[in-house]
Amino acid sequence: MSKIKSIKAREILASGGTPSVEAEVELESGVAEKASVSFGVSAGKHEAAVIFDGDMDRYGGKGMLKAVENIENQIAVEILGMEVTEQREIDEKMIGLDGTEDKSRLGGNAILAVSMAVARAAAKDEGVPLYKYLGSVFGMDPSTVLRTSLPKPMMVMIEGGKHAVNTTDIQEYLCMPKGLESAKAAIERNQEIYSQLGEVLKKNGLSTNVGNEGAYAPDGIESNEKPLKYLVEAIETLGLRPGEDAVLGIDAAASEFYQNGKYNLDRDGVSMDGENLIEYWLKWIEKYPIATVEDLLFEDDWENWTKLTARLPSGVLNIGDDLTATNSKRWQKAIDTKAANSILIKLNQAGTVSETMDCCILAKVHGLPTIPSHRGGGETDDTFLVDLAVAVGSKYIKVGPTRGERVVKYNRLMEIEEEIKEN
Ligand code: 2PG
Ligand code: MG
Repeated sequence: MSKIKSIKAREILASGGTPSVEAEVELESGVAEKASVSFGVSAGKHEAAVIFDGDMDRYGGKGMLKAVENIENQIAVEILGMEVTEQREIDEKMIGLDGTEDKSRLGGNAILAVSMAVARAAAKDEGVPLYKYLGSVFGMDPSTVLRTSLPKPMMVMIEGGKHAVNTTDIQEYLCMPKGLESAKAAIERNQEIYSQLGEVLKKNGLSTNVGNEGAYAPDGIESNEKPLKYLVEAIETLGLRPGEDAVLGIDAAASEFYQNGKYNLDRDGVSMDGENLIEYWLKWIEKYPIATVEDLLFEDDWENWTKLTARLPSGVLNIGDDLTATNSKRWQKAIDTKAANSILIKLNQAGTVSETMDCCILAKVHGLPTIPSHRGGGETDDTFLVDLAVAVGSKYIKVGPTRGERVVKYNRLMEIEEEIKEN
């Protein structure tokens, strides 16, 4: 047990080359830990607010000095002297101090940076890894934390939408290895598929340049469906069986191509309503080994989400991201209405560690999978989401295949696997 002695914050660079915020919490015991927050490009409208400076003389208005100031001048004053292990009390204090529904006064980015740094400092002070600490402080069953089957990689292989120009309307085409116990082996298989996919793209005259998340972003690709064909070809070329050794996923980020009741898929030259879009997706699901779908519909199109879940073959995960926004109320509604049967978890959508954990616990109570995820544009080298995924026994973690801020997450997962095996 140790009290919080000081809190510092600084503006750092995130993966898109614009700032994010980092907080550092120091305890009376001398322990000091840092955490940084990420933010998205295709952010949903129900997420906690990210506060940018808006000062057009710096980073085109995207500076984060206000968030830094809010941490040092407002948040710190309130929580100095609190016991670092009182995670929920600290988070609630910050929520109360902010006083808004979406954390727009102090900034979800400011609040979350402190919340994460507090958890990390507490774990260090207690002498336990973060994944164990998170599990115990939120009352998770310890066997979950120590389970040998760790979350598996849900790897972005091709990206488009808002993450890369002149590619597909669909934001992400993903791949998940199947039938492997070890996370390390699963990561290895996925990376082999990713490399092979590069060969397939080259053979088809497409570029292997990468987008925001380090996945291929082939310029001028012919249709929204093509990436699925290329992925199947890459899997088969490696002598693997699509559907048995590796399965596919799609994150359409459909709110980005939705306007006035219509979904506009420019790459295919079609525009349709929600019901027809469901039929469009179902054809793909019939044809390809798709095991997970995410944000196939607009974030407030609740009725069609429920219809989609009912039409999906059993076992296919209908993952809420912009729909659920790591918000317990929206997640509860999605569970009640069967709009989604699994949830993408993003710490910065929630804005505190406690609220993020609440969504994971709610999922657990209902026996539904969680998938902690990176962010598209403003990702940092922070690996908190991986420890969180291990703590709550997530099914997958969603991260891109290359770029330092992405692979650092896979490296952390492999490190945890090694640590758990040794103990
Ligand atoms: C998503 C994410 C991450 P962004 O939609 O799942 O891949 O994208 O962070 O841009 O919202
Ligand atoms: Mg998404």
